Formats: sequence, structure tokens, C-alpha cells
Amino acid sequence: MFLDSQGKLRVMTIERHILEEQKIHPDATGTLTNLLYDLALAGKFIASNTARAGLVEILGSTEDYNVQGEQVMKLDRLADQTIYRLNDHTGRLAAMASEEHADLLPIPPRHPTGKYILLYDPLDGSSNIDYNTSIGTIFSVFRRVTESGPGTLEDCLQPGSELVVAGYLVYSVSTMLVYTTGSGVHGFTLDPSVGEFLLTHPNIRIPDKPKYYSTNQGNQKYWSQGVQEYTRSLQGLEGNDKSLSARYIGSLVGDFHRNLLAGGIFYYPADYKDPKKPTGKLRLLYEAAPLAFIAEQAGGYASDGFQRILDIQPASLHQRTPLFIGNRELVEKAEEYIKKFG
Ligand code: AFP
Repeated sequence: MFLDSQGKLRVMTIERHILEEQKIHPDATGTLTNLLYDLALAGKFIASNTARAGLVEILGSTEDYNVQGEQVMKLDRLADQTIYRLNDHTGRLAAMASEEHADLLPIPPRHPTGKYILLYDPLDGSSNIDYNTSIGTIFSVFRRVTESGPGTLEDCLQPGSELVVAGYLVYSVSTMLVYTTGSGVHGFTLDPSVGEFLLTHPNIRIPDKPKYYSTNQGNQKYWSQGVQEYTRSLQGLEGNDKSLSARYIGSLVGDFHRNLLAGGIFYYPADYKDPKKPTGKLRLLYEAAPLAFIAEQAGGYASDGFQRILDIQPASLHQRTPLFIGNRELVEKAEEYIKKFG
């Protein structure tokens, strides 16, 4: 909320912003607008539980019981159920898929199905919960490819280039929701006093001058030569490159969000901890593809080290991928090093 140059009070709530975006698409029916609004609402519920996590015994194991003898629900399960329950009956979705579940989540047969597919990682970075460090929710939406009836696996297994919405919530010093529908990236901060997301970061662009590199360098000995050499270049140990500062939370949303605003690169490469399976850790559909869509809309780029993340055709719901994401020239440089050194 602020006064513009004419002294008029300006408030851009997320609802108003989503409605204004809808006007860009004259054929829009409003379904996607409402779906986004449902996700913002889910974010408010999760943020509220996250903020009270240390007080209401929702940390720790789902096997625990609170003082009233009620079974305690772990925060990531609570987040998962919040998103599912707020979206299972609206008639907007044909199916959902969550990082917390092995299989696709059907819409209960008593409710109507719709034309969209929602994929989500309800609480990313959950190993940070017990340490009061930032965590997040990642979501993305595809248009279904099947004609009607319950959504199928085929509807979910689409490349990121087909996404119609991607966004995340970060629960930290404040709660923010950042999303794109393909016309720029916009960030909203939750004002807890009124319970509303207000536009605070319109049209986010990754700054041209990168500041940070973010990776779990504890895994360095398991990396390929290309990734090791690339890391040396980011540290200014190769040629005349200036060094970047290192920052790593271990919570993808938090690390990505910081680098989106400050400039830099996040990478989680394939590693050889298990020499038979040199895969990345992050999930293509729940983590890499949505953030890749946001990065590209903000002027950045995302790759698996060989190809554009958004071009990868997923073969399974929980497929993992290496991820290099952030400033375009830094990601392309990673691709060059991997091409040259492997
Ligand atoms: P958790 O949800 O198990 O904490 O995993 C978080 C995550 O998927 C992603 O948010 C982080 O970027 C990455 O894993 C951190 O992995 P390392 O702990 O191996 O660095």
C-alpha cells in the first residue's frame, strides 16, 4: 500500500492483480484466476501453521501425540492435505500430483473434474523445519491433454514448456508468493495484519550482475570434472574471473528466491555418490520445471547441464534431474564446462 505521485492511495492485492492479468487473455474463463486464488489461500493456511510451528507441536514425527492425546500432524503432511483439500472439489482440476505421494491424486468421484492439472511440492526444504529456517511450497499447472473424465498420468507427464502457471511460496522472515502465467514474474508479500498478499515485487528480472553461487559443496568429491572446474571458475580460481559469494540454505525455494532477486546461480548437479546411478536429487516435475519457467520469465535460464529443463519430456512423476538455474550466462557457462570436461 503506497501513495502514488498524485498522492492517491494504491493497493494491489493478489486478487486484483490476477484479475488484471486475466484481461490480457480475452478468451479466459476465469478458471485459472480462481485456481491461483485457491493456491494463494492454501499458502495463507500453510504460512499460518508454519509461523506457529514451534508453539503448536506440529514439528517432528507424525507418530507423536499432543497433550490432548490427539495425533500430531507433521507440517509437510499438513501442507500436502491443505493444498489437496482446497482444490479437490472446485471443478477446476482433472487431477493433482504431489511430491509427497507416489501416484497421481485423483479428484474424488463425487466432485466434478475440470481442465487443469495441479502439481505441487507442499513443503520443500522440509529438513529445515526443525531449525526455523526458510521453507517453501512450489506449484505448477498444466492444461490437461485428455478430453474428459478423470485426469491421467499422461496429463501430468508434460514438458515444462507446456506449463500455464508456475509459482512458489516462501515462508521466511515474511511470507511471499511469486508466480508467472507467462507474462512476467510477480511477487507478493503477505501482510499478516490484514491477511492479504500485496504486490511488492512487480515484474521481477534477474539482475544482470550476479552476486551468488549456491550449491551443496559438501558433495564436491562426487561431482564430474566439468562441475568441479566450473565451480573453480565461479570462485575466481580459473582465468581472470571475479569470484562470486557462496550462499546455500539447502531449501531450494529459499536459495532460488534469493538468487532471483540478487542475481546468481543455484545448482544441484548429478553426483556419483552411488556410482551406478549418477542422477540429480531434485524432481523435474515438482521442483525443476516450475522454477525453470519462472527463471526464464525473469530473463534467466535453467538447464540439466546439457539441455533446457523446459524441453525435457518427463517419463515418470518423480523423475529426478540435475539442475543449473539462474543468470543465463552462468547457466550457459556450466553447459560449456560440462561439454568440455564431462
Ligand atoms: P528436503 O525437503 O528433504 O529438505 O530436501 C530439500 C531439497 O529437495 C531442496 O529444497 C534443496 O535444494 C535440496 O533438497 C538440498 O539437498 P542437500 O541437503 O543434499 O543439499
